[in-house]
Amino acid sequence: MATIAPPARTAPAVTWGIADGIATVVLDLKSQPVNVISRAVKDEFLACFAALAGDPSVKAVAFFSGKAENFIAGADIEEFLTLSSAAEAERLSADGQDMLDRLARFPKPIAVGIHGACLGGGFEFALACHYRVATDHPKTQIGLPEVQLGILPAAGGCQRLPRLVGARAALDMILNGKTERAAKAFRVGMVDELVPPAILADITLAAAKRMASGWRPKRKRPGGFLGFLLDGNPLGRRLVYRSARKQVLERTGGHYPAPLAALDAVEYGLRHGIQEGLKREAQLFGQLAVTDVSRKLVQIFFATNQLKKDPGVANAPPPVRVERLGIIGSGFMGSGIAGTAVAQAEVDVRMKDADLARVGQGILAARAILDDRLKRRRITKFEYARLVALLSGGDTYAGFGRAELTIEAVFEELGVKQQVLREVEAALPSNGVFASNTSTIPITRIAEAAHSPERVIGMHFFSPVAKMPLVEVIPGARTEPQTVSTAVAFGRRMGKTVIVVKDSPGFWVNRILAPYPNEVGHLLAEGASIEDIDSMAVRFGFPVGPVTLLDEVGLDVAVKVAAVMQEAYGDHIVPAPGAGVAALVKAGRLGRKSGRGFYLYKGGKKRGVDDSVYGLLGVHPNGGPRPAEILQRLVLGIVNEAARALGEGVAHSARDGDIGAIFGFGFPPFRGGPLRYADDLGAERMVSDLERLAERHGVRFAPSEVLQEHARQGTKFYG
Ligand code: 3H9
Repeated sequence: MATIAPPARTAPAVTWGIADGIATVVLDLKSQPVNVISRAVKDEFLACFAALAGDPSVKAVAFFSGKAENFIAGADIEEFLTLSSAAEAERLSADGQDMLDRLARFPKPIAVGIHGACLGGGFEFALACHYRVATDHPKTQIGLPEVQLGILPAAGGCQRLPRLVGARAALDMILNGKTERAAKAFRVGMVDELVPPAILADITLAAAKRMASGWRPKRKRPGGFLGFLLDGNPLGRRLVYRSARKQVLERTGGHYPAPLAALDAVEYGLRHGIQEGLKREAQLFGQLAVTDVSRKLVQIFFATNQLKKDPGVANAPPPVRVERLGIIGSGFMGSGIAGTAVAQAEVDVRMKDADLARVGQGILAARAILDDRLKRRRITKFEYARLVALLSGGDTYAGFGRAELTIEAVFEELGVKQQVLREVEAALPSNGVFASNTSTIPITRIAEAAHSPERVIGMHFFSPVAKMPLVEVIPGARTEPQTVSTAVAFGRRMGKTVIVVKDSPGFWVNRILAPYPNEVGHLLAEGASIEDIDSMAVRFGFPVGPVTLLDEVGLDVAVKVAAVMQEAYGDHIVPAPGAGVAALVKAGRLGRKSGRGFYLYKGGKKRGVDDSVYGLLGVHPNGGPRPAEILQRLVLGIVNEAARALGEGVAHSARDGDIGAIFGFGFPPFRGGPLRYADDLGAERMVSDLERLAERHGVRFAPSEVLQEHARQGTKFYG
């Protein structure tokens, strides 16, 4: 492996050295865990490249990151927080574009060696260089995630990527904020060469040398014949834009302006040329960066990062490193946890169920998660084979003696969970942690059956486990801190955002969500239609309305959860009069899983409302409350309960509470979570709206003490 020449001149982050006519430039922000491009880094780059341009001994440049596992994570997102006007944001983008434009026009060719995350402005940097080599390591992720922050790639990404890979592939990346593994990036043409990490420096330097002697890469027209038909001419491109716009609107419901702005920037640039496109890109960035939507998405980014470091408990000893995981119960949740644990944390998983047939089914279901990753080429065949071999199971607790963590996902009943705990505890190692995946049962009650309640905890996963990003960790009354830190650390290794919440009925997520489906019965009884209820919620930005949610959860499960919540929080989760959802369960309607609930389902697809449901419930749709009132009742119920639960310490902070609501049940991210939403509208207005609703509809809308206090003091959840 060629050695990178030692730096001859140094600057704080950008250093370079020259050997054999090749300047090797390295970016390493020593004080930060990842490389980002800030204003200061930009200045250093400009100085570096000015020096190299004027140095006749330099014939070409090879660029690398000095970080072991990260290339460049993009523009410095912290700088966005300081932007106070669209004009200032536009200037930030124009400056970035200017720097990369100089790179693209640099009189000497630049090859770039990519290892680790190469995202946003980092990938735009690489795009401006003349040759890209990437490692085939899983850590090498390449993409333009900007729309996830409510902005668009604004350092030339909307111009250079479509010119490199074609409009279709570029729009797919940009509008979805996608990040790809290097192998896919190579297939699409985003990088020129794919190499093992050990030879990245050699190959990049060799490419720089070849370019120094006049060689230039020949790139094929992207996308083959179809690419020519669709990307290669204005008519085809018009079709591509139209279908992209339609898809964006379907996905975002029009709530997120960034993907449409990015589409505009790509389209404008391809029509009017790169310089005009860059101007448009900068203008649109200026507008987007100061929108409320972008501010909210950036806040979520930082909140999620803070949570990655939060041990969830004060003064906790370091977590026990989990190498073997026991799973009891091989049903939908158990197999989901098993498959995700293998895929993400690469631990040995031992599953246990009552008989071998069920265990076999569970292992197959867990494997399906790996099959999916293989199909999407997220893992190689070799990795797949290695991961599949980590899954095993049986109808006894054999193998659980070496499991540092065991998670039960058996039937949601206290007695059954306690029985399982009693059985397995004898088999567990002395430091083994037992976690219950329960959504409603108090952990302290489950732990009453344990010899070592200090090692019993709750880990509430959401369904489907492989996709849902949240885990609630619930210490019981006697759980010791190391048990908490072990569960938190393992949840994170599974790729989840973890919040630690108080052991109380429904914990955080189901508690604050409870008023949402509960209000359905009241609204239907007042004559609202199922379609109106769901469509108002979706219009607000929820992924699904509360009626669809009931069908998805399963009506039998919903009835059980509702009973727990109504018993615990009688005056604010008040059941509607009449037969209620139980009548539908009695009629054999269990929701999507049985093909019939409020809606009908065929071949896994929702086919519309089944009108006979109204008869079973004894209600008649006749217009019902105004749409605005439907929405207000659905949303304020959640906000009020979130405020109340936060006051009781169920979530540690407003940050945790909002992240729980967004990642747990899809509270619209662009609204920042229920507590930020309350702050935005103001506690005083919340309280007066709730008081009005309480007068008309009863005590369940009585404003919580916490909201009233904020209204009296003029304070907010976020200081
Ligand atoms: C952009 O590029 C716009 C341009 O098109 C145009 C501009 C004009 N900025 O996540 P981690 C911090 S927009 C500032 O725990 P990991 C992070 O907050 C950008 N800070 O590590 C954390 O700080 P702290 C598009 C950043 O290994 C620390 O680094 N790029 C940035 O789990 C460690 O982060 C993105 O959206 C940043 N860009 O994951 C990528 N990135 O230690 C955002 C990270 O103080 N970043 N930090 O809490 C990521 O996705 C992940 O951080 C990454 C590493 C995958 C890179």
